[in-house]
Amino acid sequence: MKPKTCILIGAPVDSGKRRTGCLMGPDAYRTAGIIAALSGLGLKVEDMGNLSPASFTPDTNDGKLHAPNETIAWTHRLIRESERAIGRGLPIFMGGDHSLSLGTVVGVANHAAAQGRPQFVLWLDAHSDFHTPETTASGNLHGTPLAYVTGRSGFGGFPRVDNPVPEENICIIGLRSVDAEERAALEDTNIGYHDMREIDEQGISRPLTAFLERVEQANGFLHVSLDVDFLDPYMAPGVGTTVPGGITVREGHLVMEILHDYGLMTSLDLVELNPFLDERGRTAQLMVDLAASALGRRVFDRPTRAHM
Ligand code: EXY
Ligand code: MN
Ligand code: MN
Ligand code: MN
Repeated sequence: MKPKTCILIGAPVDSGKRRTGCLMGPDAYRTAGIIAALSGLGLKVEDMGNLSPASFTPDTNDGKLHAPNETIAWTHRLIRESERAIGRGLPIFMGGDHSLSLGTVVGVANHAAAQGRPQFVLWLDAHSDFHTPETTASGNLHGTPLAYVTGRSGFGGFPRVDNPVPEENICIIGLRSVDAEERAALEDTNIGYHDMREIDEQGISRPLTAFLERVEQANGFLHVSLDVDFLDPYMAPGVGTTVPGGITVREGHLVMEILHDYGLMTSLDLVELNPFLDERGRTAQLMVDLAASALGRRVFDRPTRAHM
């Protein structure tokens, strides 16, 4: 089913880590022309502007975590907004740091459950973001969303995860910075995780298409969470958690073009862009171009699977 309406939602979340700057992300994407890029593909584009966190009175606060109350407030808001938006079209959450996915993934999973269909998640990231508040050393909650949305314990004070995403419905691609606690936890799950060594040796399309075949078989909803640091820092310097040896521009577009071929993506996060660290907006521009590839931008039109 091809998305007809893209709903742009600015989520200037900057509380998931100490280095600030992601709050400028949504407007950087607008400045990079995301509206024209998507409407130029024949899509109807609605821009909902930038959200603010829900009001929230803290009931628990672990001294170890950085800005938990602001992050919890954002999570409440984004659960609500993503549940609402996905019923109207394809929501694109313009971050903001990766802690915004604490809310967006829970919200779309709630919607999928209400439709009686499974939720799948494709996590494109150098990091597994699989810490809990109990295992993180940094206390930065942008390193925890995948643990939260799969229902792991330790997130006291956060909204209850009513519909945890099943581990086997998650695929992480691009890994090259995984902490020991995350690795131990990941190895004990059914999450599909693919590091850069595997991608170097076997290519990026192999794990991706195997995962998409499963999503298609299951008639699932597919949330794609694209972290700027998935890409190689030379290609995408505008992010605070760069890790050398990342994905090239063409590998990034190949992922997005295959996603469009399958026509299964139902929601998208664009996260961790920090315009203060960017170089003349080229990272923002690359992320906009990748989003356009995921939504059908091609050099030559070719039959896609979704029409097969
Ligand atoms: N694993 C490290 C930590 O938990 O602090 C680094 C996390 C970086 C997370 C970025 C969003 O992908
Ligand atoms: Mn991340
Ligand atoms: Mn990352
Ligand atoms: Mn098909």
